[in-house]
Amino acid sequence: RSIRVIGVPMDLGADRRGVDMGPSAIRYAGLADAFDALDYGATDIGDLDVVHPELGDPDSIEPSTGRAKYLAEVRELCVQLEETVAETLADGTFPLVLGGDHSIAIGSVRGSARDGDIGVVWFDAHGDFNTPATTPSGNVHGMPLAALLGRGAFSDVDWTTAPINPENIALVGVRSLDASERKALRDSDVTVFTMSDIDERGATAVTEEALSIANAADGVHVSLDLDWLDPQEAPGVGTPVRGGVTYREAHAAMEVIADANLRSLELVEVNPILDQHNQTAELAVELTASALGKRIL
Ligand code: DIR
Ligand code: MN
Ligand code: MN
Ligand code: MN
Repeated sequence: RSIRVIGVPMDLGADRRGVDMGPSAIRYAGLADAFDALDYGATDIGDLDVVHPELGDPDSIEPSTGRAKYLAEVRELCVQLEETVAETLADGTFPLVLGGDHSIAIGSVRGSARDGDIGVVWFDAHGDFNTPATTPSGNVHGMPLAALLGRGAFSDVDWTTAPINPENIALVGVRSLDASERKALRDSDVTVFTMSDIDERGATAVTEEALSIANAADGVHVSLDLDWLDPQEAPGVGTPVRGGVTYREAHAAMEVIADANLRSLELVEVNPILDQHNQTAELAVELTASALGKRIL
């Protein structure tokens, strides 16, 4: 199998500057060497072009209700990324997307779904199910899952037709939901595994069940927000939430992913400015290796 690495230095979807350096930090943490050890062919195509916040306009599009900062710029990037991911798959290679904040998932999931019937497993402390009308922050990184399902008034932004079935989507590790986001998730067909589920049943069993939900004909897209992990393991994220998974639980989950029909993978929200000695990016590399089949023995 051959991997194509796609960097997306995006921070327009989040409040904290620094997550745009995520792709760089992950490469510096030894991503290329990890592929060598796995005997994978890999090509890194560098970074997509993301406009600098200073040159963009936070109010470039006003949704008909509510707020979504830098919506026009986020959309432009997501269209680019969708194209790149779809092309990567059409070339018979495996897309590995490095973020950047989680708004980019709108592009990577749509790209992965363009020519296939896919499910999604979304590892995150958060639900990412806000809309411009419900968001407390105005940040698009809190909205990608809702956007992918065509929810919310994103005004003239046309990304509302993603051919993803909510019944094939599982959120794993959730522990922070805004009030109206929580209600919307409960009323949706998305399956949510909270940290309590992981406490009760363990990371392996929960991930296996999440995969059975996301099991569609052409495979699974895994979207991994590093704030899924406990901040003790992964301090380099913009919105840390206590009570996340441990180092071992995260690896156990990725080892389950390695046995699945994995179609595409993305790692988001690594912020080296908030990190300690790049440990969150190093963790991202290790978890990628586990997800791609690395084993201890
Ligand atoms: C919060 C934070 N729910 C928001 N969301 C984050 O801004 O909508 N998602 N950090 O990863
Ligand atoms: Mn997220
Ligand atoms: Mn499809
Ligand atoms: Mn998150």
